[in-house]
Amino acid sequence: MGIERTLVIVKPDAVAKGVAGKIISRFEEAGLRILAAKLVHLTHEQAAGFYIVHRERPFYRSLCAFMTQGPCIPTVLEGDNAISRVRDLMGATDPAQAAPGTIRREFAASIEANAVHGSDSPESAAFEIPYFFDALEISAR
Ligand code: IDP
Ligand code: MG
Repeated sequence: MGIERTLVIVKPDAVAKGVAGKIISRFEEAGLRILAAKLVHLTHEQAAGFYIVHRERPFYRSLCAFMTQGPCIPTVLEGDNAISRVRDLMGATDPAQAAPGTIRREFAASIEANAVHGSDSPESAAFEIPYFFDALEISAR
């Protein structure tokens, strides 16, 4: 609760489709502030490290391949209750299960190529934000 920071990634499928701006707009329209952003093409090792918590899952290799298929846009967003608000705006992991009006319902193609990542807890955000951004790359606003 209170002001939180969260790591959001516009995933490679959404960047390739040219909907990165629309997705980032959803967060801005919800009042979340962008503190950092960049475009990066992850190596397999970088994707595997980011998703290390999923290493035992059957989809881990495929997920890492997907995340390296083109550039993605990691961002740090800040706002009141940002972690859960971002998760609500994203919708369910599987776009077929995502509520109408959510980002994944509108922009995701599949349970894997699902357009966007958002930290799922304060502990995840504390790992994920510095995975992509040095303290000096994150602006106070
Ligand atoms: P989340 O992104 O909604 O938090 P997680 O369960 O943490 O979902 O899974 C991380 C990512 O792994 C998902 O966003 C999606 O890209 C991929 N993924 C999750 N479940 C599956 C699956 O059953 N098949 C293929 N890819 C999956
Ligand atoms: Mg997750």
